[in-house]
Amino acid sequence: GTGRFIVGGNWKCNGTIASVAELCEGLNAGEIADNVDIVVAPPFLYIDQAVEALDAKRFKVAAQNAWVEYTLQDPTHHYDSDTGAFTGEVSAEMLEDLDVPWVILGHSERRTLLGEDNVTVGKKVAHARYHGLNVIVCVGESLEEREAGKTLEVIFAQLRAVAEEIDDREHSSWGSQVVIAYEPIWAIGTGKVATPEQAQEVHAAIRQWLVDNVSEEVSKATRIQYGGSVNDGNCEDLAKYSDIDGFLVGGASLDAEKFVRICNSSV
Ligand code: G2H
Repeated sequence: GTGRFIVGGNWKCNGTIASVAELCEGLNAGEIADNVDIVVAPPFLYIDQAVEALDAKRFKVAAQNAWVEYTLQDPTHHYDSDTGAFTGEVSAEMLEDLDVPWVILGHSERRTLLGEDNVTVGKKVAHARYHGLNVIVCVGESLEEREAGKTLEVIFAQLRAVAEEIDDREHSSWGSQVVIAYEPIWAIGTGKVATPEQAQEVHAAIRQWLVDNVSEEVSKATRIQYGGSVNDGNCEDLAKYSDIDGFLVGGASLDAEKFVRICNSSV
């Protein structure tokens, strides 16, 4: 792997005041190696509670999404500020204002359920970087795409959209502040984890894509997480592979003990 191991806990749309308090308490009580970066992503409404409750030295927080403004009439136009008349949305500058250091973008649930396409995700990443946020950007293929032999084609198109928007945007950069989460859609919440070999193969291809399309330097600095039914039983086998630099964990991140074990899986 490259750089520090990084584990994300994607709480998705789960939680109550009581369960967030309990989970944060459990995380604080966990013994976690110093050389692991940990990022937990509560639903927006619970971010503040989690920030207050968590040991800030060990746990950083992420939002699960951020709004970006662009119009299909003028897709090249960039807006410095995305605040305004966008009912129900939360903007990157609000996250910046509240010192939320990370944001997860392009999760497959948002791509498939909410219709976020590659361009939208690319714009979101570029805009979040413009506001200084660290980004976990998710890529991954469906079962149908995998079976049709299109896995890498799909992932490269998702990455290209990010690279193009970052290039296109002033004061935006790739760098080590962008983490890529490879999440095969067929492995998400299904209990069907990709084999370590399947994951490593795609991670190595992503790493090479970065060399060919961004730079050798960025390729080396970029951490690539695996996500999709990671749990405390399969994490160690996956963590052994050289291009697996961390995990993005959904279901198992709601259980503090399991999540702590996953955080320690590389040591
Ligand atoms: C994939 C993952 C977290 P789970 O969505 O992003 O969820 O671990 O529940 O498959």
